[in-house]
Amino acid sequence: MSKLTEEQLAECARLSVAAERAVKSMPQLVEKYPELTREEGYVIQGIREKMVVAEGHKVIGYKMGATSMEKRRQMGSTMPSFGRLFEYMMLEGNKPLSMRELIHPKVEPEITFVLKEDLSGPNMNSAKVMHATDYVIASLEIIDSRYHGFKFTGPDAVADNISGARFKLGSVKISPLDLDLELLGVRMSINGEDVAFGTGAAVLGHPARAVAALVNMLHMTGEKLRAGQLVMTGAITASQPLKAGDKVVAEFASLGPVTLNVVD
Ligand code: OOG
Ligand code: MG
Repeated sequence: MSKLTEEQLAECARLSVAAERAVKSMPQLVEKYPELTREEGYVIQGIREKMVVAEGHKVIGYKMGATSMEKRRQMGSTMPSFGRLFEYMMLEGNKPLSMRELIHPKVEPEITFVLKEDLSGPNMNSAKVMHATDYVIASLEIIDSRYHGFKFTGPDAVADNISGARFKLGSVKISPLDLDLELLGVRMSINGEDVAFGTGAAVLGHPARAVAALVNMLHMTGEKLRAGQLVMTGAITASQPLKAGDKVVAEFASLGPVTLNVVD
């Protein structure tokens, strides 16, 4: 049940998009609407999606959030959430990350699934996800909360497309059926210094579960995943802040490295 009016929900969506475009942080929505619910957060995120699509952008998949213990601790969150991936978020080839385009970005390593079949709920499970997946690929997500100080409640984060900003994919594509994703390790370093370690099992016990959870959540609003879409399964480790000049390397077992250069 939404207590905010249509106009108030749309205004929240507009604020988040405007903050992203202006590269300027904003107050949390809960300061104005202390009773804001997670459900309203998703309604705002859906309106936000339509606004971004109206700008000429395209949804190319989804991102899960708070799927690992380290991320839940960092976000103060108790349950997973999802956001949308748009085409402009993808850093292709050697394109560096430009600090000027973002407010206060952080980086985190993730395993990304690319589907070869549509998937719909309500009874999705990881076995079905594995068989419907074309390949998994190493990735780095760059998150950039639009809220002051990267501080938010769950509903705020959901309304703000759970901080989605940029992402970069690796180059090795492997079927999840040919990997032990639970034990697939990752080491992330910044400027040659190791900053985080983890394995796929950090993500809900197995990253395919994050895709299944997404499909079941999407079912509640009549949505589904489509062949060709990407699903980022959520950070395996806590995120790390970035600054100009940084060189990030996430080295994944079997899936190889993803590197990111950060410029002014
Ligand atoms: C929210 C984004 C969460 C993840 O992988 O857990 C997320 C945030 O931490 O600002 O992308
Ligand atoms: Mg993430």
